[in-house]
Amino acid sequence: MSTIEDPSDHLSVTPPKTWAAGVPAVAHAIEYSLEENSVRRTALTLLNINQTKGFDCPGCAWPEPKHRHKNEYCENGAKHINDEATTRRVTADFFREHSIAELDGTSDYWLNQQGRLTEPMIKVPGGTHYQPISWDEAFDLLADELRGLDSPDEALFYTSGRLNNEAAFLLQLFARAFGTNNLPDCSNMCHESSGFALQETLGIGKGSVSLDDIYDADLIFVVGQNPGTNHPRMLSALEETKRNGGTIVAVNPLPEAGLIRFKNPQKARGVIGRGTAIADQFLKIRPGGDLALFQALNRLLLEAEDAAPGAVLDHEFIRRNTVGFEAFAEHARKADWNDVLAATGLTLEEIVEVHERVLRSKKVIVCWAMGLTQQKHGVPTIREVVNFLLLRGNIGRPGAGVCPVRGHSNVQGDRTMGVWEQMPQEFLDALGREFGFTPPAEHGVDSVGAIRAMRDGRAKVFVGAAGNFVRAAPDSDVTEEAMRRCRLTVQISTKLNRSHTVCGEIALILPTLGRSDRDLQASGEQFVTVEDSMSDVHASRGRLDPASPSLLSEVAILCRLARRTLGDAVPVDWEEFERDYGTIRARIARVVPGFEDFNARVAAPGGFHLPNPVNEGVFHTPSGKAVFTCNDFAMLTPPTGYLVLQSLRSHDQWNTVPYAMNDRYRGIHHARRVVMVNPEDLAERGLSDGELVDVVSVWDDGVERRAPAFRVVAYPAARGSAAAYYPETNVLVPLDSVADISNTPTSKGVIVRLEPVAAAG
Ligand SMILES: Nc1nc2c(c(=O)[nH]1)N[C@H]1C(S)=C(S)[C@@H](COP(=O)(O)OP(=O)(O)OC[C@H]3O[C@@H](n4cnc5c(=O)[nH]c(N)nc54)[C@H](O)[C@@H]3O)O[C@H]1N2
Ligand SMILES: Nc1nc2c(c(=O)[nH]1)N[C@H]1C(S)=C(S)[C@@H](COP(=O)(O)OP(=O)(O)OC[C@H]3O[C@@H](n4cnc5c(=O)[nH]c(N)nc54)[C@H](O)[C@@H]3O)O[C@H]1N2
Ligand code: SF4
Ligand SMILES: [Mo]
Repeated sequence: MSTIEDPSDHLSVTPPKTWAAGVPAVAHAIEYSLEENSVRRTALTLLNINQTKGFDCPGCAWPEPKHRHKNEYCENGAKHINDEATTRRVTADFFREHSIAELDGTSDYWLNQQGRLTEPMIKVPGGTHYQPISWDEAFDLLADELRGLDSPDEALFYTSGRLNNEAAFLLQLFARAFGTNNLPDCSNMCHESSGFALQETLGIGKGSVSLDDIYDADLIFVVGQNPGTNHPRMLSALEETKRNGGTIVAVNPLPEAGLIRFKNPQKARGVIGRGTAIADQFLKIRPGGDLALFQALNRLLLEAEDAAPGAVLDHEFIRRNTVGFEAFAEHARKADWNDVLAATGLTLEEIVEVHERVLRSKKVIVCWAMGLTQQKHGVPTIREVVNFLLLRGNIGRPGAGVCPVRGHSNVQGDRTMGVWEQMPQEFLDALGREFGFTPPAEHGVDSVGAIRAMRDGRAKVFVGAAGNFVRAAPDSDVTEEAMRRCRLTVQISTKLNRSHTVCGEIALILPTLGRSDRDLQASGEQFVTVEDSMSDVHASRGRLDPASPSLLSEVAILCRLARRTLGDAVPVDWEEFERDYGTIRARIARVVPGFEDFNARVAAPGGFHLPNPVNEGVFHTPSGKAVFTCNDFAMLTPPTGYLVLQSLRSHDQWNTVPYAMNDRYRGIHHARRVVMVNPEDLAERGLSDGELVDVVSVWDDGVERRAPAFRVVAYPAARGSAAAYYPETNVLVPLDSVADISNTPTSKGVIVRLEPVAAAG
C-alpha cells in the first residue's frame, strides 16, 4: 500500500506543449544528472551511453543509428542512466532505521530516491525489518525453499525487460531444469497483443522494419504511442523521414507534443529553429477506435479497387504471399459507416483524407505501442493493421512493414532467449538436447495467471529478476494480497521499490549490478548483450565502479542459485558460465535460431542483425503464407456519465518509478494524482477544472475500485476519454479485464466515473 502524500495540492497547470525536445531537453538531462551525480561521473555515464564500446541505454528499445552521434541519447535516456548511476546508497543501517511497514507507507517516488541497494537482506517470518544476510545463506535458504515445494509449478520466475540476454537465457534454463514453465514477464502486460497478432498473421511476433525503412517510407502511421516521452530518439528518425519527403499520420486520443513538432537537440537548427512539424495529419481517435479506423480504411481501399481495377491493390503480392483474402474482403466491405464514425469519433472527411494519403504512398509503415496493445481488442486491432498493409503489399519490401515499438531496452531479447511461459516445443526440444534434460511441456502461467496462482495458494515462491511486479501488475489490492500470501518472495533488484515492501512470509532482496556497472568475473571483465526493437543484437559493457563491492551480477546470482537448487540433477557447468559469459553465448548459439557463431558476430562493432524472414517472403505460418483475417469491432461504450480511462506514463517516470512530479509536455507540474478530461465532458458532468475527485472503476464483477483524491485537469483529450498516470491508477484495472487472446491487462480501457470529494468540514 503506498501513501497518498497528496501532491495534487501543489499542482500547477500550463497549456500542453506543441513541440518536444530542443534546448530544454538538453538542460533537463544535465540538471537531472548533476543532482544525482558528481560532474566526473556524469561525464563518464553520458559519454558511454549507446556507444559501441559503452553500455546500452537502459531506457527504451529504440535502436541506435549506424552512424552514431557522440551524444547518442535523449533527455530521458540520460535520466534513466543517472537514476541507476546515482551515488545515493541504501545500506543495512537504512533498513535498521525503517521498518517494512514504515517503508510501505512511503511513495514510489521516495523509495526510488533512496539510492542503490548495496547488500543482500532478509525479512524472516514475523519480522518487522529487513536484516543483512550473507549471499551463501541467502542462496541456501532459497534453494531449500524451492526444493521443498510440492511441485515446481509452485514457483514463479518473473522478469522485466531490463534483463540482458545472458541472464535471461540462464533464468529460463534454470526454471525449466527445475521443472516449470512459469516465466511470467513484463511483456505479458506490454506488447503481448503484438506478439500474438503478428505470429498468427506473419509467422513471427516481431517487427519487420529497420531504421533505414523508417527513413525511406512514404507514409508512417504512429498509432497509440507517445514517442516524445517514451521513445524520444524515434523523433530524430521521423524527422529524417520528413526530410526525405515522407508523410506522418498520428492516431491518438491526446495531442501529444512529440507528435506535433520536434526540435532536434543534437542539431543546431533544432536548437535555434522552429523544429520539424511531425504529424501531417492528426486523428484524435476515441479510445479503442483503432480497429474500426483500419477496417474503414480497408473498406475504402477495396472500393477504390472496384472503381479502378488493378490500380489500388497489389494483386501479385496477395496471390503469391497470402491466404484468406476473399473472406477478409467480404467482411471488411460490410464495415458500417455509422458504427465506424461512432467508434472512432472521427469524421468521414478525416478518414477519407487518410485514405487519399495511402493511395499516394508506395511504402507504408505502421508503428504502434500501448494504445493498441492494452485494449480488450488489441489482438484483432493489430491483425486489422496487418490486413491494411497486406492489401498493397506493404510487407517485406524496403520502406514498408510493421513496427511494434518495444518498451524495455531488452524486452525483445528476453523473449528470443526463451523467457515466455508458452515457448514452442521446438525451442524446448533444442534446449533439452543441448543440456541433457527434458523441459516440461505444459505451458506455465503469465503475469495475470501468476497473480491468480498466488491469490489461490497455488504458487508459494515468487522470484523477480528485475522489475517491480507489485506496482506493474493490475488490480493493486488483489496483487498485494496475493504477494503477501506467498511463503517466500525474492527480488533481484538495483533499487528499492514497492515489491520489497509488499512481500511474503520470508522475503529476500538480492542487489545486483546495473547496465552501467563494470562486471568483473574470474576470467576478467565481462560484457552482456541486448536486442533492440529492430532485432539488432549488440554488446553492452558497464563502465562505472559498481554501486557496492557486495553486488553480484544477475548472471552470477542465477548461476549460484541454480547450482545449489539443482545440484547434479542437470549436467550444466554453472560455475563456468559465471566465470566467463562467452561460454553462455556459445550455448545460446547452439539453441537459439539466428545466433550461430554468436561470440564472433557480437564482437563486431554494432553487433549483428537478426533477419526477419518476412522480408525474404518467408512466412512461418501453417500455410506458409501471410494470413488475412476477419475482425469484428465492438465499441468501448461506457454507460452514460462514465468515461474510458487510460493509464499512461508521464515524461518524468520510468514505468513504475516516478523521477519527479512533472509532465512537462502535457503542462502538468508538481503533481501526479491528476486526471485529464475534455472540458466538454467535464461540463456535461458538472465538474470543474481543478476539482478534487475520486476515480471509481466499475466492471463485470460488480466490485467498485477506487483511486482517491485526483485533481481534474481540463485537457484537449478525445471526447469520452480520460487519462491518468500509471502506477497510481493500477488499483482501478480489474485483474480479469484482459485483452482477448493475449491476456494483457486492459490498462488503456478502464470504465470509470469521477466522484467529487466533498470539501472537508
Ligand atoms: N520515459 C519513459 N520511456 C519509456 C517508458 C517510461 O515509463 N518512461 N516505458 C517504456 C515501456 S516498458 C513501454 S511499453 C513504452 C510505452 O510507450 P507508449 O505506448 O508510448 O506509452 P504510454 O504512456 O502508455 O502511452 C500510450 C499512448 O497511447 C495513447 N492511447 C491510449 N489509448 C489509445 C487508443 O485507444 N488508441 C490510440 N490510437 N491511442 C491510444 C495515449 O494517449 C498515449 O499517447 O515506453 C517505454 N519508454
Ligand atoms: N496500469 C498500467 N500498468 C502497466 C502499464 C500501463 O501502461 N498501465 N504498462 C505495463 C508495461 S508496458 C510494462 S513493461 C510493465 C513494467 O513492469 P516492470 O518492468 O516490472 O517495472 P519497472 O518499473 O520497469 O521496474 C523497475 C525496477 O526494476 C529494477 N531494475 C532496474 N534496473 C535493473 C537492472 O538492471 N537489473 C535488475 N535486476 N533490476 C533492475 C529496479 O529495482 C526498479 O525499481 O508495467 C506494466 N503495467
Ligand atoms: S530513445 Fe530510448 S534508448 Fe535511446 S537514449 Fe532515449 S531512452 Fe535511451
Ligand atoms: Mo512495456
